[in-house]
Amino acid sequence: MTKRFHMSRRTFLKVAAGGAVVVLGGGYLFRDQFLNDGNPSSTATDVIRGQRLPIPDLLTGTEIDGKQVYDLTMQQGSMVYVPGKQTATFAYNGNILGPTLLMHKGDEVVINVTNQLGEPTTTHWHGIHLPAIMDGGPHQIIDDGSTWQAQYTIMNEEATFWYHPHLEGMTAEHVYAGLAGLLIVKDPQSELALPDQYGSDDIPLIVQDKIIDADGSFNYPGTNFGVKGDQFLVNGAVTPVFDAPAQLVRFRLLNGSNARFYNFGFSDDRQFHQIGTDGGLLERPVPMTRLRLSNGERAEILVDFSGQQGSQVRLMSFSSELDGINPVYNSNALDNSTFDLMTIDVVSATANPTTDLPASLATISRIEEDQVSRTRSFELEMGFSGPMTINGVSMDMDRIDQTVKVDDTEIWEVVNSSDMPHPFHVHDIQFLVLTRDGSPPADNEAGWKDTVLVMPRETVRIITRFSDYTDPDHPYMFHCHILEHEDAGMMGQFVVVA
Ligand SMILES: [Cu+2]
Repeated sequence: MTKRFHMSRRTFLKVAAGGAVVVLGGGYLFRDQFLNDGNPSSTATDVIRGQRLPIPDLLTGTEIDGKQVYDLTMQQGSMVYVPGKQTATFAYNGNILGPTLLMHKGDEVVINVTNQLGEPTTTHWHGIHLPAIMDGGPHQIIDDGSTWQAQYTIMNEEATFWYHPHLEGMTAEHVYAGLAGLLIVKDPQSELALPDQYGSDDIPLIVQDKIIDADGSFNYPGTNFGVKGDQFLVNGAVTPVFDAPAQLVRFRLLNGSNARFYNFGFSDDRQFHQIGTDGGLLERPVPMTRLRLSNGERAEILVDFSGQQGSQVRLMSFSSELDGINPVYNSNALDNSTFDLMTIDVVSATANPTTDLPASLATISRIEEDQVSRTRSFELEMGFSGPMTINGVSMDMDRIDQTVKVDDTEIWEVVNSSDMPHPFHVHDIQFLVLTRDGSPPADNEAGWKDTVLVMPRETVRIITRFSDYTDPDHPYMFHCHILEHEDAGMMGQFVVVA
């Protein structure tokens, strides 16, 4: 018998009802349960680690009437993380996460999403430019037992996107239960020589954290400040082992965690190169030894294992080095430490490895500020006992917060008025980061993005153009991608009109 993943909607007030009040210097009120260890620890002591890195199946679609057709089924599954125990999960097509959808720029795609979970949810295509009604946000509910058909043309650049549930108030729990998958867009016109053998030298890495109880279950404590686990899963396996060929390898990193940020690096502090951001390739590879990714962000990196056959290195998170990121609340011991995510054993190279790091990758058409027709401000706020808000209001499904004219270029100024960092995500579009507190972004953030981390008390200005699709009746979302913040109301809606 498989225990079903336990779903219950938790409210901020319910969580906040207990615990003693602690007053900190910032004038904020905190309950002691949120100070150092806002979340419980795993009670399982014998979690199975070190399995081979699972590679999600690649779905290339079936061509029907000139369209690429994909089938996804959201279903209850079962995994084994503790010997002899079944872990109840939610997943697309299998038992954990979902297949990687391979799509090509210019393709017309049809995705049939069937819900067999036993409860309603949605499936959102994170980062994809599409009509609002196909977005899979909170309004495109897929009832249990029904199938929703999403159809759109891939206009995005070559990059790594992802899909996940987006049901109002339930996104965090549904993703935590295992619902998430990658969507890779390739450009058939691209002549770049990058590692592209999926599962061999082109490796998806979906990084998540969970609390795993002794009975094997995923423990979802539901604090609204964000749920952080102490077991680290890559592609659904706890701190797995990957056999890397002794050559240039591309990793497609997704921070698929509900609330934890990662500061990726390797145990030998080796240099690697970031080549892609959320929505496209960078202009040129950016050398680095640390890569910070907040929730929902992706990065493509190249790591050179040439000549290293027989050696071992670990992919880690150097979280303790994240300056100003570790909040005074909802932090736990791991936020201030360094921990392993995956062991890499270097094995023999493949037959025809990619050998050279390209000098240049893409041309990014910068949007000039003199094209801007409007600047909007978004103030992110959260108090201890107050709601999570943007511009003073929490998410309301019946309220349109912003109306944008199609083909307009706009600057969105995101002001974080809280003491916790928030990854700000905008549906439908890709944007460029103009400034962080007045300074230009780091080289590795100077590409197309759909999610940007806004530090406590920081202002980030982004620029974008809203094109192609208008619909006065169906909104897109903008929100914090800490999933518990989103569910607690740090989200708003915009429509694009003619
Ligand atoms: Cu947030």
